[in-house]
Amino acid sequence: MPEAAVHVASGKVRELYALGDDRLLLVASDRISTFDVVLPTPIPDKGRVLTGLSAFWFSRTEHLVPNHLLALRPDGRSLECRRLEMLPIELVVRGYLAGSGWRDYVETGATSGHRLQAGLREADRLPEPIVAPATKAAAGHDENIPEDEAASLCGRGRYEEARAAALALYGFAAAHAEQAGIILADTKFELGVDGEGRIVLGDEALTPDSSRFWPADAYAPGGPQQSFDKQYVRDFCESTGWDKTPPAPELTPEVVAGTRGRYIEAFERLTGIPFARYVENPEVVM
Ligand code: PZK
Repeated sequence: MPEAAVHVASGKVRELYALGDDRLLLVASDRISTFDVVLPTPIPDKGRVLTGLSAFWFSRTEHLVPNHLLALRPDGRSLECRRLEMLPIELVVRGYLAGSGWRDYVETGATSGHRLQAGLREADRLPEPIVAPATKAAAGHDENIPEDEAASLCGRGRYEEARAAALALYGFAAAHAEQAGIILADTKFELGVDGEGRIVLGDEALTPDSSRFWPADAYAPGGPQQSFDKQYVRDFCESTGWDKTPPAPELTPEVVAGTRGRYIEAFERLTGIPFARYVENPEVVM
């Protein structure tokens, strides 16, 4: 008898189940969040797009960093994974200056302990990608910490290994995305350690929910950039005068359709595979 999936955790937009002692099931919902609030209106197929992209990247980057993926389920929205001992930090790789990296730079001239040249603009490309570790807050916002503090939390050797893995993954994915006309501005990785003591990539990886994807044809440093996936949602929410505290407004059918189209476009540009083929047989991304 296959063991029942036992619910163990809920994220804002996904669920985590245990499959016995050694495996987990990561299920991506169609929920969407903006300005840190989950919207009342789902985006059909968003969970499948994110799961398909994650599985695509896991299979394309296995040669660089081992990952936790064991199987992609036929529903296209769930990943069976190896259970790892997760590091107590997440690793953000920033190739461009945005979000909290930009805010830290404006205030201090540095981000996560990396002093940057003066005169950089919001959304500028960095001379080289930087690794910005952050603590995982149970609630509220993750906090950027200097790399030395991350090394103390993980152990120096483990941190150095995780850092090298994150940089290798970012370099590979950013180059691939650039070919598809998408700038991978930054991305967050969650890594863990397996039974043999190896550093392993976990969670979802290189999706629009864990990354900033910008359309390259609209790139204009010196201000905030358009989001590849959530721009219609943000523009709509701003246009309603919503104060960004819950509850968020319902989306219109036009905003839902436009946003769904952007997710599918990101999937198709990055994977080179028609989304309809993925729905028919998710294994096509592997
Ligand atoms: C793990 N999360 C975050 C994800 C949630 C929460 N392979 C793994 N081994 C052990 N733990 C995790 C993983 C992974 N991935 C991931 N929490 C624990 C998370 C999805 C929904 F509610």
